Amino acid sequence: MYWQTTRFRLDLARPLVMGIVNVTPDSFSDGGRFAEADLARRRCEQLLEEGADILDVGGESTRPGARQPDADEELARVLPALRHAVTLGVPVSVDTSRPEVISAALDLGVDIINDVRALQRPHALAAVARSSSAGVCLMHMRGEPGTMQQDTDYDDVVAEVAAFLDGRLREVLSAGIAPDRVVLDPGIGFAKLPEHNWALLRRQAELLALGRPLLVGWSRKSTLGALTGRPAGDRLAASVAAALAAVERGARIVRVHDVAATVDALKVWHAARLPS
Ligand code: HH2
Repeated sequence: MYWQTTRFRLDLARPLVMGIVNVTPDSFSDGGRFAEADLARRRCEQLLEEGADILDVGGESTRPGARQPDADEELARVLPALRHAVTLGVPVSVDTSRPEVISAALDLGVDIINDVRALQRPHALAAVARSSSAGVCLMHMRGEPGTMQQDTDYDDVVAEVAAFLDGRLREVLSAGIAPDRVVLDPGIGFAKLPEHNWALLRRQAELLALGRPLLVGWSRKSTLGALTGRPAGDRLAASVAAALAAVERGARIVRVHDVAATVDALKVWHAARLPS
């Protein structure tokens, strides 16, 4: 399977690591650490040295209860990092839902639009459809980050997430976006309780049946904290284990904060699977 993006056709035969560059003052695990433009640029370089296959730059924290920046604020946060990231020779993704940010990022040559709102904001889908080849990640969430953790009643979370992603996939395809440009994401921690996130991992095969590669983001999420009793900054081992479990069940892209450790773990996972 391949993921077609603006400048790169990504071969997903090997699982890929998407390194997180949060240029936000308030992200749940690293808010404020890379918000300043110079630090964000250095963070991009550091994640590449650690072995990231994709850089994902985000200017809006989507932690429960986060305040949303307006378009100008989000642009001011992400553009300096994106301008630098697109010079580094790897695929660059922007984590945004705003059509203004999507258009500005695509004008800069950004390769992937990663949208936690699955291109449902007015004009977001049209902004992506104007590009002939940008990759897209469509993620499941209910409502908005500010209130999503009050909306966690599901009869069957896996069936509901699958139906949502299937619907968004169809909508995106009917806007003229080719299927090989699209990957899907169950949205770990977005309007979900730990039991829902674990079900989405255990039954990941049902999401793979939608026919597109899966991207998953377990890194430092609170479900791992609930299991281990550890704060966000101390969830490295749990995050790596969750990434491996997701890859073992067929995920092709893992979105992580701790790139070096994840890359090492995936090398071991891969070596263990080679024919002897
Ligand atoms: N999770 C976060 C943000 N963007 N995008 C995708 N596709 N999948 C995810 O699971 C996902 C995402 C939340 O993590 P983080 O960026 O570290 O935190 P914050 O939103 O507080 O900046």
